[in-house]
Amino acid sequence: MLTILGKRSSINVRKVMWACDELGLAWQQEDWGSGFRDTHAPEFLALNPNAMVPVLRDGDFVLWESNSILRYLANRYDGNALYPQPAHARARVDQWLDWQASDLNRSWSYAFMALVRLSPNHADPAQIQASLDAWHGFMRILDARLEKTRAFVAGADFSLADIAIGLSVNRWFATPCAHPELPAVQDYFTRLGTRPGFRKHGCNGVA
Ligand SMILES: N[C@@H](CCC(=O)N[C@@H](CS)C(=O)NCC(=O)O)C(=O)O
Repeated sequence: MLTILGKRSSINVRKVMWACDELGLAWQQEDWGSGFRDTHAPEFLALNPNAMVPVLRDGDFVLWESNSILRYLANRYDGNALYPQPAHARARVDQWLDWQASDLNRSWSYAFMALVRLSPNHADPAQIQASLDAWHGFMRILDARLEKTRAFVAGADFSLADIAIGLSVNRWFATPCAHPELPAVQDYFTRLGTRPGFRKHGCNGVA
C-alpha cells in the first residue's frame, strides 16, 4: 500500500493521487500541510527537509517533488502508457512536466495567492496584473500546442504531462479573473473531463 502524505486540496498532492488512480494502485493519504499536521514537525522533516507536500512512501522508499513522484510511479508500476519508453516520446512528456513545474507554476504564484487564497501579503494590483499577464502568456503557448496535437499535451495519447498540466488548467479556469479566449485549452479541459481521475482529483471544485 502506497502512502501519500499531504492535504487533498494541494495541487501537487492531487497530481500524485490522480497518477495512482490512473495506474490502478492502492493508496492511502494523510493530511499534512497548512491547516493540517505541521510539515515542520521533526518526523515530517525527516522525510522531506523542504517541509513541503506531497511525500510518497512506498515501503521503505520515500520520495518528494511531485513530478518526480509521477515519473517514479510510472517507472515502478508498469506505466509505459503514461510515460513512454522511446527517447523522443519520453522527452516530450518530460519537457511539459518540467515546464509546468517551473515557468507555468512560477507565473501564477502571485495572482493565485491574491485571488484564490486572498492573501493579505499579495495585494499589490500591479503585481497581480503582472502575474496574470505572465500566466495568460503561458496559457497561450499551451493553447498553440493543443491546437497542433488536437488531443493531449505530449501528443495523441494521455500521459503524465496531462496530469500536471490538466490540474494547472483547472486552476486557471477556477481563478476569478478575465480569461482570454483559448479554444484549444477549452476543448482540452472538456476532453480531460471524460476521465474519472480528472473528475475526482482535478475538476472537483478546488482551484
Ligand atoms: N516543487 C514541489 C512544490 C510542493 C509545494 O509547493 N507544496 C505546497 C502545497 S501545493 C506546500 O507544501 N505548502 C506548504 C504547506 O501546505 O504547508 C512539488 O512539486 O512537490
